[in-house]
Parts: sequence; C-alpha cells; structure tokens
Amino acid sequence: RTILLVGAPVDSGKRRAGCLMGPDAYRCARLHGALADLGHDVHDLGNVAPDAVDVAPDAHLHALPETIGWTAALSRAAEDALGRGTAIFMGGDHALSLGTVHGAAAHAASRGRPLFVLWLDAHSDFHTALTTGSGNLHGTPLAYITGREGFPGFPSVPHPVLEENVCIIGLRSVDGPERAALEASRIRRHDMRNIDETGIAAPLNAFLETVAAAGGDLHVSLDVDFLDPAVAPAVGTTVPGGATVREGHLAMEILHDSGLMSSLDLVELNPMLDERGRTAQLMVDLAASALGRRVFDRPTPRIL
Ligand code: DIR
Ligand code: MN
Ligand code: MN
Ligand code: MN
Repeated sequence: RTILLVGAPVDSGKRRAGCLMGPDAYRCARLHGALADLGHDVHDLGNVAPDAVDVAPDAHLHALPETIGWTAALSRAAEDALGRGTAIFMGGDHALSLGTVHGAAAHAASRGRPLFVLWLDAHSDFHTALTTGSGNLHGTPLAYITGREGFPGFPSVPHPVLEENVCIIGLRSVDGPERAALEASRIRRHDMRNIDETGIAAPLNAFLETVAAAGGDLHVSLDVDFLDPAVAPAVGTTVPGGATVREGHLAMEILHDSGLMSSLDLVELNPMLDERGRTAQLMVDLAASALGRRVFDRPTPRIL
C-alpha cells in the first residue's frame, strides 16, 4: 500500500499544552520505518498548519478561531492524502478529527461510497459547541461530523456521516448531555463492560461486516485514552479501566485483516506526559498492527 503520513500538531482542542509535539514523537518512535518494514511505500507529507480565519474568540469555547482554522486546513489535507493512498494523521489532540473526518467524508462521497467511522476512545466526543461544559472542542468531533446543529463558524458539513455508520468502542466517561444525545441516536456504542463480557472482537467484527456489505470507506480514530493509563500514561484525560495492550493490538490486527481501513487518526498523545516515549512507541506499534504487522513479526523490543 501507499501510506501518507500527515502531521496534525493540533493543540487547541483543550487547555493542557503538549499534543503539538505528537507528530514529532511519532517520527522519533519510527512510525515511517515501522510501516516501511512491512513493505509499504510510506511518505511523510510533513505538518499541516491551520488556516487564518476571521472568527471572533468565544468566552466559553477554548481557542475557537484556531480550531476552526485547523478544521478547514485538515479537511483539505485529508481529502488530498486520501486521493493518493491510505492516510495516517499524526496528532495532535482529538479536535483534529473535526477536519480529518470532514475531508474523509468528502473523499468517500466523491467516490460514491458511504463513510464509516470507528471511534476508539474512553469518551464519546459527542458534545456540540452548545452542550460542552468544559468548552474543550476535542470533545465535539463526532457531533460535528454526524451533522448535528451547534457549530456556528465552522465549515458546513455537506457529507454528514450517518449515525448508524458510527461505532464507538471503549467508553467509560460520557457526560450527561452526551449520554442523552447518544441514546437518542443510532450510533453504535460499546462501553468497557461490553468489552469485558464479550471481548473486543465480537462488536468490532459485527461493525466491519456492515462496512464491507455497504462497500464503505472506513476512518478509524484512535484516542490514546482508549488504552488503560497503566500502559498509555501520556494523555491529559486518562480514565482507569481502559483497553489492554492486547485488546488494542487485536482490534488493529482485525482491522488489517478486514482490508477496510482507509484512514487512521492517532490522537491525544501528549509527549510532555510520557515516560521515555513508551506511549508514543505503543501507538506506533498499534499502527503497525493495523497495517499488517503480526505477532510473530514483531521486532525485538528496543531498550527505551
Ligand atoms: C470531556 C473530555 N468529555 C469534555 N473529552 C475527551 O471535555 O467534553 N475526549 N477527553 O477524548
Ligand atoms: Mn516512498
Ligand atoms: Mn477523544
Ligand atoms: Mn478520550
């Protein structure tokens, strides 16, 4: 496969700084080399910069103009990269998905295919700009890309992702207004209890069957906090009780076997909070599993 790496150093989606270093942390942890070792033709397109936009700051919404600028720039970058191959967006906080999914939806629509979205996250990120209590826009991308009202100043959403085409796995922190909106929606959602009871393969395989049956494109958004903080500490919004290393790899291995994944976000890595790069390395290893690395090809672990 041809794989395009796109740096998205978005740090405007929440208050704690550090995610802007994420793309370089992935480069230091050899994301390019890990994928090239699997036989892929890998191209690092460098980092995207946000558009300058003429939008007034908002008292409640943190860094609104900058986040709108990122959304517009990353939508174009995603559409361009997807025209050339499989796209991996090196984040950056989860606000980057406002743009990458917007662009992936435009790309899918231009090919006459429906877009499906797999959201691997402790959180549902289903706030609108009107319901968010924190004012942190990294908690909003799923609402935006499914076409909910409440995003004044943002690019319009001509190709909303159908709610029934969205699947969230890993939930364990959902705010009240998000819960109400999720329960009124057709979004598929699996909390950690579901994973404990059935394993992660059952809900994931069921979703992938519908993607395949519909001939859809599949965008995967992997939030570091999907994983348990004991194995992935470098994220500002850790929640105990997350996915294990093997649950993460199994999900990625199943995604690879499906052949369906067209784009992947790696989001919320904050290298300021990392322990000698271990979270960055785990995210690189998960991406490698999603692109074909198998248990028996895993390289000898590097001494960190
Ligand atoms: C929380 C945090 N629900 C908020 N969201 C996060 O601020 O609205 N998403 N961390 O991944
Ligand atoms: Mn090349
Ligand atoms: Mn998230
Ligand atoms: Mn999260």
